Amino acid sequence: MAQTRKSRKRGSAETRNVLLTGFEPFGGEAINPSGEIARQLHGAVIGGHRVCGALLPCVFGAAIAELKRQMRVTKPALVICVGQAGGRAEITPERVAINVDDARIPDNAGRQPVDRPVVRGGPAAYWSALPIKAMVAEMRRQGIPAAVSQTAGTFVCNHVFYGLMHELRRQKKVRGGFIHVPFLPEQARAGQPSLTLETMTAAIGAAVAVALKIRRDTRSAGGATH
Ligand code: PCA
Repeated sequence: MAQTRKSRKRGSAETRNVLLTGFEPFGGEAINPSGEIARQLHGAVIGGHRVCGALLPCVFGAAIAELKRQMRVTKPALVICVGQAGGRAEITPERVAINVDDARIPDNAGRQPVDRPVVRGGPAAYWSALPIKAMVAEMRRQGIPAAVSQTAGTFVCNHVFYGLMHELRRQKKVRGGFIHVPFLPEQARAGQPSLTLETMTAAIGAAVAVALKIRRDTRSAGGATH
């Protein structure tokens, strides 16, 4: 009896939402695969959790503000942010977020911070809280090209990733991290790698399922070769 009450209470305290964010197009592109993936998976039920897809502006500061707003609204158990990394050939869960904004091009509001901290006085870096090796292994098992990435860059994606992990210090029960995806076929210029939206959506769906199932990452070779 007491047992039942206890487990019911625990059940109600944990939310069953997954927040999945993508970005609006940037850098002169007409489309961003990450935003399309979030749209595709919005409302899907994976591992007993409902996916809440959301779009973030590709703007320093405003992107983290919108992420936090979405977290307040959806109260997720898991947050996975996705962004486009044109030129990459694989789906790449990111290992680490670093405390620097160093933009090669202006963001969508014309801001171009150079060598600025994401959070003044914050730690140099945060590790992803996602089972990145297990996610890569599952994607590869499904025939999807995937590899762990050792850098999320220093543009708005790393900025959001760092902002997310900084926020999760205060929300200990919530796990989260970042995944970069390649161009869509219509974005790729001659010789550039790409994946279809269907493949990328399946990949991120698989990543969500693994993250919900596995709390302690597996130890396996899954890093990128570069
Ligand atoms: N990719 C950029 C920002 C938005 C996006 O989709 C990046 O890698 O920083």
